[in-house]
Amino acid sequence: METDYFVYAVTDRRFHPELNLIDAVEAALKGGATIVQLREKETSGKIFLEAAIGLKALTERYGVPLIINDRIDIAMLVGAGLHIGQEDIPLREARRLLPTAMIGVSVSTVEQALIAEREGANYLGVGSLFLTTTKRDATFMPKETLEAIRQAVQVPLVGIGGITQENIGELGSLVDGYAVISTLFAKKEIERATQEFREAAKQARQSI
Ligand code: TZP
Ligand code: MG
Repeated sequence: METDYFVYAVTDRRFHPELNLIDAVEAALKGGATIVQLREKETSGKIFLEAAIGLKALTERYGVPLIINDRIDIAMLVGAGLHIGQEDIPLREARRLLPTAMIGVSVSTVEQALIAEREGANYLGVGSLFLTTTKRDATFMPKETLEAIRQAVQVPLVGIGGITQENIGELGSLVDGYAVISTLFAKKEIERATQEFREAAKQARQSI
């Protein structure tokens, strides 16, 4: 079945200290998230794995794919997909260990996009498309680069970085999915925030 990257929810527990991760993600799923990425930058392997096991069971109940950021060992242990950046384990090696899993790769140039496509990435992460404070070292991707990548590859593109219901319309048909952290998880009512974002994404598509 074709993967639906439309509302790509990326986790960040820092935004909801009073709510546990599973409940936060379940709220996003109820609101209509179509894919979930577990992104843990500050936790130990043990806690990362526990979270991955919990989210795998949850996302399966909702029939939504789970992607693990950075950690191929954890993706393998729970039977999830993997998202890697240019500094992580290379796609070619990741593919040897995960021959059939979904693997996404962050790219910032046309050349990186062409290589990732050739080596069998299922989707490419592109960004940061707007200003974001969620990832401190995020580099901005100019619209011209996004357009050039769109022209160069056929593989689905998932935009990330500062995407909100206010600016999503600016992306037109340049991406196939919208990866968001704070637009969902920094909100008090995550379920409602996800519904609203999904609605804005739909409208953005219809007005192309
Ligand atoms: N990669 C590029 S920007 C970013 C990541 C993980 C952070 C996106 O977070 P937000 O809150 O949706 O801007
Ligand atoms: Mg990474």
